[in-house]
Amino acid sequence: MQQYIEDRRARVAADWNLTNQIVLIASGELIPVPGGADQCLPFLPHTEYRYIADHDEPGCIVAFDPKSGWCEFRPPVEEPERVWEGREPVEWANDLRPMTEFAAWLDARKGSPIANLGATLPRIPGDAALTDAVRVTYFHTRRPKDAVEIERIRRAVAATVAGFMRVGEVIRPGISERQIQIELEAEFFRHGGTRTGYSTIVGAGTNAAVLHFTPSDRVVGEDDLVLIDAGAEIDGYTADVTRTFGAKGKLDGFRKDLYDVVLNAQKNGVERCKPGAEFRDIHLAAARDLAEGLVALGILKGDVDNLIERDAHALFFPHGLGHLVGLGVRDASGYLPGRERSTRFGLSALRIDLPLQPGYVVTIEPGLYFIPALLKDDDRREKFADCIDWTKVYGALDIGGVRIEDNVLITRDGNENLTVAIEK
Ligand SMILES: [Mn+2]
Repeated sequence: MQQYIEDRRARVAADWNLTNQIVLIASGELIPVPGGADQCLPFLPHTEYRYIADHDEPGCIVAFDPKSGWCEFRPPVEEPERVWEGREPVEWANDLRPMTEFAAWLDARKGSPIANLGATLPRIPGDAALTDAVRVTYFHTRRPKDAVEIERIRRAVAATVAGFMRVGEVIRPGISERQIQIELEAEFFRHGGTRTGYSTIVGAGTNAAVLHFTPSDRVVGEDDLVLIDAGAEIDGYTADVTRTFGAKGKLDGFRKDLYDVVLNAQKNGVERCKPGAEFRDIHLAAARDLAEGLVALGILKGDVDNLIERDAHALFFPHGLGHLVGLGVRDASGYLPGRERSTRFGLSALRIDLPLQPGYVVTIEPGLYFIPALLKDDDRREKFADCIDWTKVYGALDIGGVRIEDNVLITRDGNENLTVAIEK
C-alpha cells in the first residue's frame, strides 16, 4: 500500500479512538442508465471512500476494527471484466481481500456497533448516532490536506487557470454561454482535467444573477457581465473558481463600480485567511465590505452595522463567503460540533463554521446580485423601504451580478492564493 494511504489510515484511526465499534466505508454502486442499453452513469466513488482507499472502483468497502486494523474488500475481477473493461485482478494481501470474504469478516464481529461511512450499505444495520459521531471526526481529520492532496489540487488549479485564460481570449459580444463553456472545458481537459468538479456555470446578463446557472444558448450582449464559475478535476481533486467578465473586456459605469465593490471584499477576504481565523468572522467582515460598497453606490442607505443586523445586504449577497474545496467541490465542509446553523437570512447559507487551520483549502467568493426572486417582493419592499433605494435597484435588474472566487491554501503563517494567476 502507498505510504500516504497508510498515513491517512493511521491518522484517522488515532482520531477515532474506538474500542469495540467497527467502521465500514463503502465506495458506492454503479447506477444503470434508466432503460438499459448496457450503460451505467459515470461512476464517482464516495469522497469518504476515495480519501481512505484512493481509487475509484465501485462495489468496494474499507473496513476498520480497532483490534485488527484496516481491511479493504474489492469485488474480484473475473473474465467478463477482463474482456469488456480490460481490468486485471489485484493481488490479494492480508489487508486487501475479495468481497466474497466480507460476510465472514463481519460475522466474526457480530454485536459490535457499526458506523457506515461513504455510500449507505442498505443490508447492514448501522448505528445512526455512532455513524454521525464517526463522520464528524473523519471530516475534521480530513480537513488539513496532505502533500498528495495539495499536489493534485495544484494540478487541478493549473488546468483551471488554462481554461479561464482561454475564456479571456474568446469572450466577446455574440458568443453564446454554451460556446464559452465548450472552450473553457476543452481547455480544462487538454490540461489534464478528467472531468469538471461540478456543473460549469456560465451566466450572461440577467443569467449572472442565477447563482447556479446552467449555460444556455443565450448570446452575450454588448454590455453584459458574464459570470463563470467552474473547476477542472484531476484524480478526484477539483478547483472552484469564479470570474466575472465584461463582454468587451473592460467594464465601465455602474457595472464597474459594482465589480470593484466585490473585488475589494474578495481581496480583503483572502487577506483575512490565516490559521485560527474564524470563517464566520471572515464572512461577516466581507458582508461589511459589501454593505459599505452598496451604501457608497446608493443602493443601501443608513448605518452599516444596522444594515447588516437587518440582513439588508444579504438580499444582494444571499450566500456564504465560501467553503472547503479539494476532494470534491465541498470537501469536508460543515460546522464544528456544537455549532448550529443560524436561522438568520444573512448567515443561514454559511457552509462552514470553523476556525481555519494550516492545510485547509477554502474558497473566498463574495458576490453581489440583482435577483428578481428576492427583490421583486412587496413585503421586503415595505420592510426595507427606509434603507434600500428601490428605484435604483429596479433600474439595475438587467445587470445580473458579480462573483469573484479564489481558492486559498492556509499556511502556517498566513495563506497562499492558489488561483491568483487568473486575472481579476
Ligand atoms: Mn464555490
